Amino acid sequence: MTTPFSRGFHGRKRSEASAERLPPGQYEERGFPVLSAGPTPHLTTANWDFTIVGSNGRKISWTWDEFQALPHQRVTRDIHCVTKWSKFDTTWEGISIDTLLGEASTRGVTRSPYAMAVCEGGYTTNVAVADMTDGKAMVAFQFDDAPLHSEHGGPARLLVPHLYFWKSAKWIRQLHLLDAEEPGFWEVNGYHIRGDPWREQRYTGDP
Ligand SMILES: Nc1nc2c(c(=O)[nH]1)N[C@H]1C(S)=C(S)[C@@H](COP(=O)(O)O)O[C@H]1N2
Ligand SMILES: [Mo]
Repeated sequence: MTTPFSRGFHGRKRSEASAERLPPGQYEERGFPVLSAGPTPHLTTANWDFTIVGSNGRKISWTWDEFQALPHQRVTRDIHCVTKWSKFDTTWEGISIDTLLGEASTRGVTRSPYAMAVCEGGYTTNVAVADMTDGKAMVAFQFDDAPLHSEHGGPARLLVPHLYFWKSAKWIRQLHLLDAEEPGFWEVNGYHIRGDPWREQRYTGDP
């Protein structure tokens, strides 16, 4: 007759721990839902490249092989979708935005405070540069130790896990650095300009 007590005790501890990791209004999801505003583009590593465009017009591009030759970063993070699911402990590998901006500066791309991620298929989302630097974001090509599936943004997607997941642009091809903030696709259509899940910044006008 000791098991009911210990099972209940552990169960309560576990749910309290996960409640602390859930931003307001979110629930824990064990699967990995696919949310795309349009069809999945058919990109291969052979026809993929990635470009950073500076607000001064200077740019830098990488082919897949050049991109892979950069130092890799691996992170485990919780992710939070504005449709209210959160997924704990997702593991990603990619190239950090710090590394990419460092390479870009050697080509004369000036650092600007704002950015727009531009994707194959036309999706865009704005992210402040300060929300992508100091280890906060990467262009990710592996999820849970396997190449990123195309429906989840493969060959590569932006990952900005501390903001709502609509900021993690799938099939990213370009990052445009901007001197003034501009809203992307969902930000024009009623979503918050920054999207911090801990402040529950879901919609335009939320604090
Ligand atoms: N290119 C592109 N990126 C996108 C989207 C999209 O429709 N197109 N949807 C966004 C939204 S709203 C979410 S919640 C996540 C979903 O990522 P997933 O399908 O890997 O779960 O991708 C984001 N990135
Ligand atoms: Mo979303």
